[in-house]
Amino acid sequence: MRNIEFAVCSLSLVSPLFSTAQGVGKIVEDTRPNVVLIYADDLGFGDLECYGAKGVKTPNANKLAANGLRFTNAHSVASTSTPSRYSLLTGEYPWRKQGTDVAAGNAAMIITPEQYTVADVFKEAGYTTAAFGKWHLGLGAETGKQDWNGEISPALADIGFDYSYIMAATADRVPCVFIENGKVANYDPSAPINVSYRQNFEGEPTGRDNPELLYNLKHSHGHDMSIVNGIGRIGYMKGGGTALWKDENIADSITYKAVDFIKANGERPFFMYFATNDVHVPRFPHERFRGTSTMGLRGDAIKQFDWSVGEIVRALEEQGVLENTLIILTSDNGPVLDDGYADGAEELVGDHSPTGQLRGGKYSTFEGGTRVPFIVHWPARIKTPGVKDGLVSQIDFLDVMAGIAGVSGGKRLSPDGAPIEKNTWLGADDGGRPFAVEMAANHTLSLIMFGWKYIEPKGGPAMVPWGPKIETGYSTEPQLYKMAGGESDENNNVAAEYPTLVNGLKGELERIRNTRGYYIECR
Ligand code: NG6
Ligand code: CA
Repeated sequence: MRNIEFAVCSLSLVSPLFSTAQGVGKIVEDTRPNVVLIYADDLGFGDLECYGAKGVKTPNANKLAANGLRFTNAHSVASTSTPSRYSLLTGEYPWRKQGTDVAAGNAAMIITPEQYTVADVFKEAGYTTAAFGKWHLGLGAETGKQDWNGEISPALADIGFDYSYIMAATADRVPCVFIENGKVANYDPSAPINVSYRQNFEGEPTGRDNPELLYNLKHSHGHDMSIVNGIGRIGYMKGGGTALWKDENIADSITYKAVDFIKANGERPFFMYFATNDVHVPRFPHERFRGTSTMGLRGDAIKQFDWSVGEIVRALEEQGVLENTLIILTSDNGPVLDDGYADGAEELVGDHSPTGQLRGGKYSTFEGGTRVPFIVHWPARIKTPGVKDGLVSQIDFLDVMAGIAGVSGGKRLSPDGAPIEKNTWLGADDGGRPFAVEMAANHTLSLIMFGWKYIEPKGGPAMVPWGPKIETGYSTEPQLYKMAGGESDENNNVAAEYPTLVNGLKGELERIRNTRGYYIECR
């Protein structure tokens, strides 16, 4: 039996300030960097060359890692997109708010205008703010009631973004159009848009009934509703005409919009949320990336992602602002091979390990679900590049950014983030977060603390039940794994050997679950 001292660090419950943050109009130092968050989709811990990827070259990400900090123990808050993104943008754990699970393309906006977001942080600091690419956090006031042919409101301008060019949800969900500042981009008046997640529109083909029309990609599970660009989707839509995206051009569209934004704002401090569609399904990269990996379309999509990274860095360089731009490259959740399309991801993966040998993957409670690449690049500030194994969680993004933008005075501005984690993110402190909580697709929570990982007993199927061949990690029994030094051994459940420790961690998890702003000061 092993005892654990839970009082080694002092508990700090800083009361959150939410939107009452100080700093409007304050004179701020002119050394504040631009901030670019490159947020990949379903990019696994092992999917970049600098994290051990085989079969695909990622020179642009590698270069950021080589000249910055590459973290080996960084975590998204959840193992799926919507809850992860919700937490990253608001600093609130997703289980504190209903309706933060994987959102439909016609979901109402999940973050409400009253909430304080990381975009608000930057606006308050006088930055210009913009979002590009995958959104997946809902739009409009009411689910299913958006006016896709007019103004969608509320939209990103109401939660702090000056400019936005986004996809409402995911590339596999309708509507398959870009939305620019709350209106469908390149709107085609000859083809009014209708969207439903309940029923098809009269006379419209579906993947289920018209498989012969799936000329670009066939589905392997799900994704058999409306057909756009020869690919079946989730949900039904009608219309769109020339505004409909072509999947092979999505990376180009969002990257060039982002590059334009950098060019237009090079002189002013800006915050850019750049959320790629890569490497989410449907994986249908541009022709010029086809065959650039040994892994088929999924590897080629990683290559395309790396190209986007390179274009953004190049634009920053050309504007002469790379030196004082903070770039963070990370992912919303872990990897999946077959996520619903017959794209060869499983068959062609070879000896590449998308999770970098971690157990589980997207959706799961094991490390493969939430341990993600995390690269921090800021030449003006980070003078000693290196690899860091301190514990990092995306829950701290808002507060770390508030510290960097100079609006917080070191106070917590989000419900659950910890401003002190800025030291870890910028490499000044190797210790990392004292704990991290992660949420799986079925809301099982796990707690990483003191070199251990505790997975609460909740039950559920051992494998993701609807298609992806991924272990969920769900169990009716408590699980305890050793995580010392960032190494994880999730094959060896030692819960039975350490009942006291299990109880202690269970209690800690309950306290975190029930206490907003729970943090343990360890420095
Ligand atoms: C699942 C989809 C999957 C993906 C996921 C969300 C099916 C069968 N599967 O429901 O393809 O879209 O949702 O992924 O529909 S996430 O990265 O945006 O969370
Ligand atoms: Ca995702």
